[in-house]
Amino acid sequence: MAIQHQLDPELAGQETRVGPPPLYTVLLLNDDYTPMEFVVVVLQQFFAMAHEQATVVMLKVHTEGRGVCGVYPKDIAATKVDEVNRFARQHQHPLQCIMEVQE
Ligand code: TYC
Repeated sequence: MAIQHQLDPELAGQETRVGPPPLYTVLLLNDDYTPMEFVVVVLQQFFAMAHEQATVVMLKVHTEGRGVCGVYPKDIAATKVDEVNRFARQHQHPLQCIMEVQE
């Protein structure tokens, strides 16, 4: 969503954002090696899920290939992605966390 300035030469070529800032969906991707219980711990620790909900999301990722961890403003989503990927690497797991802008 953007409007182009045509009248004010100072602003020509710039865009002015209107409306709320976009939200980002944070997702986990499936792989063949990360232990299921590690993924459950990630969902509990980084996304404040209870064990039962974390298990449901983990199984969805395991069976469907990807699953939603949460929806956040850009900087919070980017921080979570970074923290989860660092945590997974620290523990030598290939787990991938990504973010996508919401439609
Ligand atoms: N597929 C993994 C296994 O069978 C479990 C898993 C679930 C891995 C979710 C990643 O995001 C993931 N151990």
